[in-house]
Amino acid sequence: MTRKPRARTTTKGERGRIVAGCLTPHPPHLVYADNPKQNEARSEGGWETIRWGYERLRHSLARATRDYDVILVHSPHWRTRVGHHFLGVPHFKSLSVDPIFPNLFRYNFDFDVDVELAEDIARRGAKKGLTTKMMRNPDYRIDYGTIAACHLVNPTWDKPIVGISSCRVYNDYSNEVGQEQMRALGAATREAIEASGKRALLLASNSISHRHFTREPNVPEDMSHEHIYHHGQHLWDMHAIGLARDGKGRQLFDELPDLIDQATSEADAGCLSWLLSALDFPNYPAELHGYGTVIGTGNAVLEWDPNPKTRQVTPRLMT
Ligand code: 2X7
Ligand code: FE2
Repeated sequence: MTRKPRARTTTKGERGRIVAGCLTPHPPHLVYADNPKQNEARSEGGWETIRWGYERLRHSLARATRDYDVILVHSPHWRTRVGHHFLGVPHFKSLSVDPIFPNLFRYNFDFDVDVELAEDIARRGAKKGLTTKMMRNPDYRIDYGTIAACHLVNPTWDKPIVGISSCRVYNDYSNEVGQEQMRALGAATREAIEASGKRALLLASNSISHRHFTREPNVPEDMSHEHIYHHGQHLWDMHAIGLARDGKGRQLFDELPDLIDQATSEADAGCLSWLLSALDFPNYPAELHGYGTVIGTGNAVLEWDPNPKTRQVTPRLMT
């Protein structure tokens, strides 16, 4: 694959910053529906409301003032039992097949990793009491949560990434222990970005409500089958989106343990908590770019821009 030259490398002396933090769900169906050249499966489209959301997010990030050097992604489908792991090899190239949906997602990936930044986050996380580890296996099969989120935001892969695993601490200990660890990991991430001098784009790769169908239609992209599974799941999705749009980042973080339990949410992977912590619990509104269900799960594309000069947010007029 031909790549554009890197935007720029570390600028010594300049403080790094987060250009945007985004909730970027990764159902493999969204990549399948886009028919990119990297994916072997072909589709007739589908899930347009979410894919239009990604189109709007890409458009927002394409503004000249929003250029970034590196993408950091936290994924639910790279699960680690002991500690928080980081991709630690400069380049990965292989095929990733979704274990549940091999009919939809067989993706040829080929991308660079910002190992230096990953190592610094791991170091700072360890100093805050977290177990952290660099993943040095060059043949590692990158998970579809990492790939789908990065692809949908930046399909050319012309920027290096920092890939962060999902430590199963919410499941092995409790939601509260999970939240504490993600608070620490988010702070370590922010501090490392600032020290690096780089402009960073952060992606939290999880769905919100996550109760899903157990039978696939004959045509997976047949949208006559697609809807929320249960009214309570919809109410939680709308509540979480409302808090984000109202600039209530701390309340959203604090309510995630309830959301996880009551909406069987994939937020138990810690992605959204990590993001909110790295953004220092935004008290400014997020832009909602799109929302929709995939096999019944609730998926919102949200963007927080910490810079008031570049922030563009649609006013919330509906309750
Ligand atoms: O991993 C997923 C997901 N989070 C939501 C919907 C469909 C498939 O896979
Ligand atoms: Fe998932």
